[in-house]
Amino acid sequence: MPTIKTKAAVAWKAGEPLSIEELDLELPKKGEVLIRLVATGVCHTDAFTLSGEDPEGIFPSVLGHEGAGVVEMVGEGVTSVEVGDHVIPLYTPECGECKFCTSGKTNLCQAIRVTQGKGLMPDGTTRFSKNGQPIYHYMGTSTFAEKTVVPEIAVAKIPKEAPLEKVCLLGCGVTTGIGAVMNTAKVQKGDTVAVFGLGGIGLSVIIGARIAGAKEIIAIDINEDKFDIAKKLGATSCLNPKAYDKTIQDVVVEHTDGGVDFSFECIGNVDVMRSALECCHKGWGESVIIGVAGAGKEISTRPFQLVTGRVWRGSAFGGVKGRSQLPEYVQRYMDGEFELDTFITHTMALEGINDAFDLMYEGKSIRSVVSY
Ligand code: NAD
Ligand code: AHE
Ligand code: ZN
Ligand code: ZN
Repeated sequence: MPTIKTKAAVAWKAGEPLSIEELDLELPKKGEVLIRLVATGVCHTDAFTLSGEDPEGIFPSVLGHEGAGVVEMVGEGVTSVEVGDHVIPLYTPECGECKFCTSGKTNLCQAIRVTQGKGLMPDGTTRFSKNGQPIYHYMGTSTFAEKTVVPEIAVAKIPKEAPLEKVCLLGCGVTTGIGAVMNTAKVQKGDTVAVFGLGGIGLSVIIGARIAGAKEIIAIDINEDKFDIAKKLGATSCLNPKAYDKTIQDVVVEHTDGGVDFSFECIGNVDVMRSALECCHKGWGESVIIGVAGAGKEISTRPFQLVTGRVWRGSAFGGVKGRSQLPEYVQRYMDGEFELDTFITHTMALEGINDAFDLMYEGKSIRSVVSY
């Protein structure tokens, strides 16, 4: 099979820095697309998998799932995109035919979920290798590489006018946050909202809540450096749980005359997930889990919390169907409905990608964007 070379950041082992390597990349097979990436964001989920906490973490692999680029070659039978198209790779594909896609109830297409979770292309092999050793894919996207191969059903075609070095953030973080508000919670004008965790996801929830017309948006984080940007994006108040001698759910319940209509957990901390549920209003409050928690972690609360009308939900990629709905998000960005510049606190070349992880761990970045 013909191969090309690509530079990539390889995760050889859990907990180790990424290593910049020249890899062999097999050209796209039937139903596959070769993408030249222009930019990729670094999401906390990349750090989660690199940490070794992800039950589906596979090494060695090329991480990255928040990218944007240009189609460079298509495999046999590919009809929906062509060379030169601008695209965002999708970790939640959309085949349009599986039980999930046709249910009208979820964005979680399962057509290739099994192989994707094993770091493989749908035919059960990898396209990346180094000296004959297979290097695994990640979330079906592997955007920490100059070039990647993805299934056709995992590609969203977007307008050529969209700046790829910014709309890459719509490949995960910003779409996830806005979508969780619009599609999962369905926040309405006048609702009250609490957002736990003010990274790329939580700040995007704030944008979504503002667009939805929420009357109160309470932003919560233990890092007060995040408060200025949260307010700029629409938070009406900011709380640091460490500043109180009672639980944060008690603080929010008192502050909102009984609790919020909707809360969002954007951290991946199961204790905070409990707080987020319990700060919801009795009778109707709904809490949406977005954060991803490590192997073995479980959520708990008194069942009475649910008996008395609170609802616990979850949201993946904001409930957005990538191929049919992501282009609308790109268009809404281009129409000025929300901005992305505030999110991009740092930019770097692929060689600097380990700095992006350090900045995240230190709480200094919202999003680092790698440009190729
Ligand atoms: P991030 O690291 O940029 O932000 C996390 C924020 O949480 C930080 O501001 C941090 O200070 C804050 N925080 C940490 N512990 C806290 C605590 N105990 N109380 C209050 N605040 C606390 O992360 P991100 O990229 O915004 O991702 C957030 C989470 O969402 C991660 O778990 C990520 O894996 C997950 N995620 C899920 C989806 C999905 O589709 N469900 C998509 C993207 C990301
Ligand atoms: N592999 C993990 C779960 C990771 C997870 O929940 N991923 C989210 C997207 S996070 C993007 O930053 C997701 O879409 N999940 C749905 C899916 O099918 O993976 C584990 O716990 O095994
Ligand atoms: Zn992500
Ligand atoms: Zn499907």
